[in-house]
Amino acid sequence: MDIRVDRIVLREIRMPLLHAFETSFGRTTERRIILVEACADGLSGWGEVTCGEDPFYNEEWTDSAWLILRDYAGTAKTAAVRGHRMALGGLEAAMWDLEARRNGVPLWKQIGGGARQKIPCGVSIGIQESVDALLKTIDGELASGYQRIKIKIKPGWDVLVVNEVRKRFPQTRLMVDANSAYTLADSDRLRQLDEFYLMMIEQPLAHDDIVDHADLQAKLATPICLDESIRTAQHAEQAIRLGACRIINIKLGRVGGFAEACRIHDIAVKAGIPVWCGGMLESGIGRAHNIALSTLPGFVLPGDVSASCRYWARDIIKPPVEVGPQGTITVRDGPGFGYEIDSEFLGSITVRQEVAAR
Ligand code: OSB
Ligand code: MG
Repeated sequence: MDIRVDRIVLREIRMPLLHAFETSFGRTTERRIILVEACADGLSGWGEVTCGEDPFYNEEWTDSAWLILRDYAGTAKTAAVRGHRMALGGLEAAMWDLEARRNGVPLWKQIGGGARQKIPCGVSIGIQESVDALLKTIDGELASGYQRIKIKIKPGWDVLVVNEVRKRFPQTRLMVDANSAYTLADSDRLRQLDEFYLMMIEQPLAHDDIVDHADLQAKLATPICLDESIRTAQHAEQAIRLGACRIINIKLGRVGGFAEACRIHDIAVKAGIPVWCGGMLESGIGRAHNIALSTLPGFVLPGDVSASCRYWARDIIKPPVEVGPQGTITVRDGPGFGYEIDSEFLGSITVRQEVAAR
């Protein structure tokens, strides 16, 4: 997005998670989140960088993103940067928010969304200490109204665990996410998951693979959903053409912002591939952007966009993101991302602040 800004302010905030979140690649207890404020004409647009604290989900992490934004964002060199989509995506999202505020419209309208006023929500549940703990957690999430349950799996925490969950919750919309913990040599093991009629298996194979996923999909009845592997619209087109997935998880940061997210959405819709909005343990700002994205027509499956209170004792937006008893988030109509920033609280958890180079 090519619009003029006067100033780009970077902030790093620290937010302890209410509960540790464990995936096949690691465990997170505290988030280090970069926020991007794009200023022009007395208005501010806000974005959130969605990378992790370590380069384990993909190659980016908080410190790499800070340097990319500080030294390259908003300069003549930005377009020449390869990769670092989460860093640049934080700025891109801030630009869209700024543009929406300039036009006095909600962000969802600015990006061409608005297909629904209530976003269907699911939850992503990390690897737990025991199957019992997992079953209890699922009970609680279903009682809160969430429409589907995603559980993280890895070798040693997969078929037996899913079997127990299925026995206890035969009717629940259920899926698993491996975060690239398997290889094609595990095909037989992954095929055992077919008997549990899962909605999908998310990213079983390598984070940068498409071709092996196509081989695996041919062997599985369960749809494969790609997350890590889809960074560009070209990847989406190639994955669909090869039959590497039947569903796509779109994450704003992973693909570098709203423009690329919309392109991937359009390609998927045209091919009859359902999409849903993934999450990266975002603060309220990233959450609000995900809500806007989820109003595009192709986001027909419940996403990983859930209530602030699942993650934070206190969120940086007012009001916090809330999920109703039917497992939906009601889209807001204010300008931009639609929530207020709690500046006082934000200030109190900011550990560094810097104006990006121009
Ligand atoms: O693969 O979807 C993922 C969190 C961190 C990194 C990767 C993933 C996740 C989640 C959490 O599943 C989704 C959420 O924010 O609730
Ligand atoms: Mg995932």
